[in-house]
Amino acid sequence: MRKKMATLFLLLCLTVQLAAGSTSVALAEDTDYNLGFENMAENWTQYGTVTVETQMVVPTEIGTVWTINPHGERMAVLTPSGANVSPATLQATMGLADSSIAYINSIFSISGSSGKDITNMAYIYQDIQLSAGQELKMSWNYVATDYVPWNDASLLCAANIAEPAKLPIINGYYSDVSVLGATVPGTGNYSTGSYGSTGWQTVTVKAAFAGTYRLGYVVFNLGDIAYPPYLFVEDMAGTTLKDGENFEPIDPDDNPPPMQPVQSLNYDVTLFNEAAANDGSVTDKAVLTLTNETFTGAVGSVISAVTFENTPAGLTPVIKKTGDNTAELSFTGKASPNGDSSDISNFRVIFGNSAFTGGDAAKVLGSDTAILGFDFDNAVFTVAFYDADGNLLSTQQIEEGGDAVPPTAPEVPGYTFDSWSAPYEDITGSAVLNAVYTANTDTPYIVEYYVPNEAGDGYVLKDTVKMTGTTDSEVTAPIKAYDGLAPDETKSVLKGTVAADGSLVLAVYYKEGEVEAVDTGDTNSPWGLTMLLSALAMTLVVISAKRKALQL
Ligand SMILES: [Ca+2]
Ligand SMILES: [Ca+2]
Ligand SMILES: [Ca+2]
Ligand SMILES: [Ca+2]
Repeated sequence: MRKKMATLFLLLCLTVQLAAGSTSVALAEDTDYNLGFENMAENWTQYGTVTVETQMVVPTEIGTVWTINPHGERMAVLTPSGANVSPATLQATMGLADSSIAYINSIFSISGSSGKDITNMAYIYQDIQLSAGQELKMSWNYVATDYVPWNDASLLCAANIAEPAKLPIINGYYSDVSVLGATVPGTGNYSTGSYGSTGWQTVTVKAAFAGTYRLGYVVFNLGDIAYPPYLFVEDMAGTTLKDGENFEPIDPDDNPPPMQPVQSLNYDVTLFNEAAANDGSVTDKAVLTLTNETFTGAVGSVISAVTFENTPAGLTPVIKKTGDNTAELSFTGKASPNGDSSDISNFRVIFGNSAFTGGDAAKVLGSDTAILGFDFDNAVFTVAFYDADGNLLSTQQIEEGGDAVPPTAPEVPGYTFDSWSAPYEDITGSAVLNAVYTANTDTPYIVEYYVPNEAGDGYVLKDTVKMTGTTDSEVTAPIKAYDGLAPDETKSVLKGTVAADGSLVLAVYYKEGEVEAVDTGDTNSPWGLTMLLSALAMTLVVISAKRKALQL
């Protein structure tokens, strides 16, 4: 017979209660969902006694005082009150699968009249969108004011609303409900014993399938409504003090209640990292654990009734049976490419019916999963820039896929910088880049025309023609026609290479005489054509020289 009543227990809960609707709150990072309650109870639907607190002090009957602090400014505090909620209503409210409410009933009677009956409760919930493989972490702390054998307990619910049978993975197990803290050992995944606290614990909800999940926390009295428990909820772990001293989170219960009896296949690793060699190899392995089913075939053999999708090119996945309920997934080969941009999150493993003794893969949650991923790392490459003469201008260490910053290409007289000899953006390997220039086509040179002076003992400059040509290309002086004069091949400088600095000077010297023939070497050139039309004859001597080299 219960000797105490809740109404006799002076609950000295020293709380700082904040006014709902306060808007002077800096929104937390999870502002979309307010998972940390920094925005009070916004987004959360609630039942029973639910408050948002900055700190809560919970005394117990034996004098132990628990002080619970949030991670941020605020946390939610749930404690049962009011009228009980029927199992059907709880199931409907949280969107739980039939198997889940039966599972809860198997641990805490929810429909009978035994001392395990849920008598009253508090809960909060809101709907969260999760993509396949997306993980949600939250923190909670269960505090018992009751004592063994009078049990109280708490639950996390995460029902896949549209498709309840497609269960999420809570703390590594396929289920849409998980017992959090309980008072009596053996009834919770974390059990406090009399007047205890679990400390802040973290729960992970991973969506095995994309969908809308109803994230709910429930705390309830069992058997009676005396000495109600507390469930604290935060986005991240706060701190717990026991009689003013720091209190570390307790270890999981050694003998927790069984998990939901679903057939499932779990991977202990779902993200495979590129090996430290950064060469595309993957040494991470996953242990696959089969629950309520067994693998066919011999231990040590490769399971062949399995297919893979979205495997990174170059890698070969292998699954070996290591026991009737276990297998190992590993990878051979090297992924290529293997930079960050090759990361994937939809590697899919599909087991066939013949992989399982029961012969029905569809019954095994996780037998077809696309929540596996690969994390590759960028390599760092050396990119070196050189000028046209082979002098190093810049060396840069560039992360794979990054862009090098080209130096200013030095000016080269007579030339214009055109480009670098190889791409310097989206770097996929070490590279040597040379500056590439184009010769200017408008580099000046001069042609001077000298005719004999009147005394016949020297020359006078008759004409100067400014020309342009392509730097470092050979040009030929056009021949002007002067009456009674012919080019003097022995003195003339008729061809030369266009100097980048504009210093090339060609000189055409004339002597007395008639033009006898034309030999331009190119009868289609304009001046050659002019000469043909003029019926002038000449023999051209090619001499390359600059003005300073001329001997007049
Ligand atoms: Ca918070
Ligand atoms: Ca109680
Ligand atoms: Ca890599
Ligand atoms: Ca990566």
